[in-house]
Formats: sequence, structure tokens, C-alpha cells
Amino acid sequence: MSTTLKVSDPVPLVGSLDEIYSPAGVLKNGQRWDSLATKFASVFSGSKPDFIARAPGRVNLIGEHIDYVGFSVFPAAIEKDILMATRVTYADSPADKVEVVLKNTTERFVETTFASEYHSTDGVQLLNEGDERWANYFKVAFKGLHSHLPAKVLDEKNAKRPVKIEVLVDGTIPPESSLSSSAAMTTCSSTVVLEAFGARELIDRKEMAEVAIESERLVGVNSGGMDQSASIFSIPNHALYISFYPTLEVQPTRLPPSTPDHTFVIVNTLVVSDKKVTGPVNYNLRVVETRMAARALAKYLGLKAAKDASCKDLRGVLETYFNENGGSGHIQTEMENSAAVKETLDRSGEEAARIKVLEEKVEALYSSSTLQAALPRSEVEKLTGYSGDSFDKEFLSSFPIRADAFELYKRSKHVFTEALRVLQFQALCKQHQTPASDEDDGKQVYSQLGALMDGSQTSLRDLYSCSCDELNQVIDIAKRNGSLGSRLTGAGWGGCTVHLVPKPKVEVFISAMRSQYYAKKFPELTKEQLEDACFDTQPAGGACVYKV
Ligand code: NG1
Ligand code: MG
Repeated sequence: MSTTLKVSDPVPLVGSLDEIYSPAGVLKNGQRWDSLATKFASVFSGSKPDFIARAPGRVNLIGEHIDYVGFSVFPAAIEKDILMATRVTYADSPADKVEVVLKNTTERFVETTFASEYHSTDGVQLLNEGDERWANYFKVAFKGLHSHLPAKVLDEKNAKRPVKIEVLVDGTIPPESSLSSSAAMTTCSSTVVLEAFGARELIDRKEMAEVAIESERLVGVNSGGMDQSASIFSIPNHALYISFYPTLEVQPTRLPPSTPDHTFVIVNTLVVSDKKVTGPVNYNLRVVETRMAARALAKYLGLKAAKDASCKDLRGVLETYFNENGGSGHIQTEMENSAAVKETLDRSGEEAARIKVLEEKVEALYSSSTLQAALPRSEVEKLTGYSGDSFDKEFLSSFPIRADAFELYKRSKHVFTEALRVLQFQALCKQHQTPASDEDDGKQVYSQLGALMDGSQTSLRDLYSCSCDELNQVIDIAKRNGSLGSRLTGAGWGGCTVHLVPKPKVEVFISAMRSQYYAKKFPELTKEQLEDACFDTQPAGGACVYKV
């Protein structure tokens, strides 16, 4: 069933672990919470923490590289997460600054301390190198939220302003593997800050998500908003349909019930892709290429607003196109010209038809094969109508990128086809919320969901060029061993893959992965590392605070 959830609710305070994990997860993870509290008491010598904040990682089921373009995505939170055991000290008289002590249960993330004045966070410096860099995620969340804290919290006369916040961090999400450890860090940090300042009820989750998205950009990645939203809004046993346009909305959606049951298996290639290092040639470059593609399409469509902010991304171009041409009634005209648009409208509804219309405009714009290839700057200048300084300012000024040529056709084509697959995926889930009367129908829905995931992977590999040899290998093995749909998840260029597998086939699937991928490529892995690299997962809940 799809549930409506108010994005205006605060981060929940939970009394019991059952509310955080699915029943199967409680025992396994409850122990970890207890031992973290005990560890806290030993590393911070003294009492146990006041609370533990939690924020999960996520696996994106479908909708890759379209969040920063404004289209909807469909991730689910996972059980792997970041926990922050926290103790807060308040002074008897109003404090003028707060000291933050951050420790981590993983040794390589060394202890760090910073202090911040109440009137300004200018003194909180981010570090570009060194073993304390991990703390940047806490710092950006701290800085980001600070300016949103209600005046009465920051008021000088408020004796409840904390003087000290002590945090012990424990994470189970492998870093730089596209399961969003970074967003879980910013989200968990925000949750700690809000709770420590007594502001958890004063800033709602929507505002918190917006701040977290902005904050992560300060760490150097031009990211969309999928990860932070998934980490904040997810609820157990539901995937999360997230739309960004015209404003952030979420719709928790259950996957269809079926016999046998199906599950998602995550397989980590263990190839690390650190966007902060490779961003200029991959992630941030893709963001820029889609922006160029948006301006080129807006110009081609002759939009009056072609150079306005409303046309800075492909989603904006779609909206502007229909606004300037008589709104949704315009689909009628488009249908008269295209059987494919008509078919999409009949099968998947108006939103899907609008996307199809734009996909066809992309084909028309890039109909010559020279334009379908990588284009030099001079050609992009002609297509977009931006040149010289205005080109630099429009496309090259926000994040450093390195490229001699830009792929506009392929990136646009991926964006519109992927946006359509997300709609179809969610529609299938929503249409099949009651158990299928016959087993074959249940199976058929899952084959359709799987086919959409496969389609996504093909597009990511061929049009978005963000797959890599190891991702392709893992996907091949998966498809030969019971997966109905397999794709890379997150940004790609390494990291994790996600597979839709009927539960009775999971064991065979995992053992094939071990013998055909890990044994060959990483023969030294321990049993524990293997379990961590390849596992099945159930959609988990989002950020919360647990009072110890
Ligand atoms: P990963 O690779 O998991 O960090 C990134 C972005 C997402 C989204 C995906 C691609 C960040 C923090 N996250 O995910 O917003 O754009 O790539 O779909 O940059
Ligand atoms: Mg990340």
C-alpha cells in the first residue's frame, strides 16, 4: 500500500528498536546499539550517552543520474547505517560557544575537536586533507543547520545552549561504494545537532533535507537530493518514490506481494569510486553535460525562457515547454504527430507522455549522426547559445571539470528514458498491491520490474557511460544466476550493484558471486568481508533518535 507521509513532520523520537528495524533486524542490530552505548562510556570516560541518532544508507532501485536534473527517483533505505552516540552538556549560565568532540569506532578516522561561536560559524574550518577529513560531514551539517536554527535557540539569554557535544560515530555502510555513506553522515549529524540544540521539533524533515542537500555540496559534490531524502524519510518495508518538482515530495511505496517472495541483493564490486577525487571527469562532468543539454534543448524548442533559471535543467525545460505551449492540452497535438506518444499516454498516463514528447524532441534535435557524438566546445556553444565568458559562467564555474568534448545527445536520451522507467516502475508497484490471485501473475509483475532495471543498466552503460568492467562482470554473473533485473546503483564507475532475486534463488545467487567474482578478483577476502560485500536487504526506516 502506498502511504502518505508528511514531509513536515520532525525526525521521530523512537522508544523501541522495533520501530527502526524490521523484526528480523532487531536482534542483530539491537546488540550493536547497546555495545555502542557501552563503548561511549569507556572512550568518553563516564556516563552513557544521552541519545543515539541513526541515519541509514540507501540503495537506489531505479532512477539513476536524474535527481540533479529534477526527475523522480525510487530508492529504499537499507539496514546498514551510521549511528552517533551523543552526550550533551548544558551550562548553568548562557554559553557563547560550543565545543564538539568527534570520535569514531573505526580507528583510521581519527578523533577531532572543533569549537564554534554562537554568533557565527565562520571559525569552523573544513579540511582538505588528513585523517580528520571525515569530520567535514559533521561540520557542514553543523554549519548548514546553524543558520536555520530558530532565533530562540541561538538567543544569548538561552541557558539551554549546549557548551559541549560529545559524539561517538559507528558506521556499517562501506564508504565510496554508492550506498550513500556520505548522505547518512550528513543526515545523522544534522539529527544530532537538532537534538542537542533542542530543535528537533522546530525544524521539519523537509527543511532538514534541503539543508543537508545544500551542505553536501559544500564538501565538493554537485549532488542531487536523492540520498539525503532517502535517509531522512524512509519507513520500514517501503521503497521511497521521491519527486523534486515543483517541490520535494515523498511517497513510500510497497513492492508487490508475491509467492515466492522477492528480495533485493546488493553486490559490491569493491572498486572504489571517490567522487571528490574523480568528480571533474565523471560525476560533476555529467551534471554539467545535462545542464548543457538542457540549454541546447530549450534553444532548439524556441522557448522564450530558454536562458532563464527555469530552463537550467532538463526537467525545467519539459515544464517550460508545456507551459509556453498551452499546458497539458498540448499533448493532444503531440499525439496527432506521434504514435509512440499516444501509446505512452494510453499505457502510462500523462506525465509519462510528456516525458516521451521531450524524448522525441531530443531525437529531432540530434538527428544527424555528427551531433550524436561527443561535441567540442565550439559546437556546444552553437547549440546552447552561450559562448565565451557567458559559457564559462553558465557551465564551468560551479565545480571544476576536465573535458575536451561533451556528450549531449546520449546524456539527454538517458535522462528522459530513465525518468520514464521510474514512472513505470512505481506504477507497477502501485497497481499490484494485493496478492496476485495466481502465482504466474505475481511472477510476471516481477519480470516486468526486472526488465525495467535491466533497461536502466543498458542505458547507464551505453548512454551515460558510468558503468565499468567490474560492474558489467557482476551484472553478467547475476543474470546467469537467477536475477530478474540487475543494475549499478548510485553514481557508478565502481561501487555497488542491485539485483532483484526470487528468495529461493538467493543462496545460489550469492554462492555464484563468491566463486565467479570475488574468488577471482579478491581471493584474500575473509568470511566477514564477503558477507559485507554481498547481501540481501529489506527496505529499512529513516533517520531517528533513540533515547538511551
Ligand atoms: P552516490 O554515488 O551513491 O553517492 C550519487 C549522488 C546522488 C545521485 C546518484 C546517481 C551524491 C551525494 N549522491 O550517489 O544524488 O545523483 O549519484 O543517481 O552525490
Ligand atoms: Mg555518496
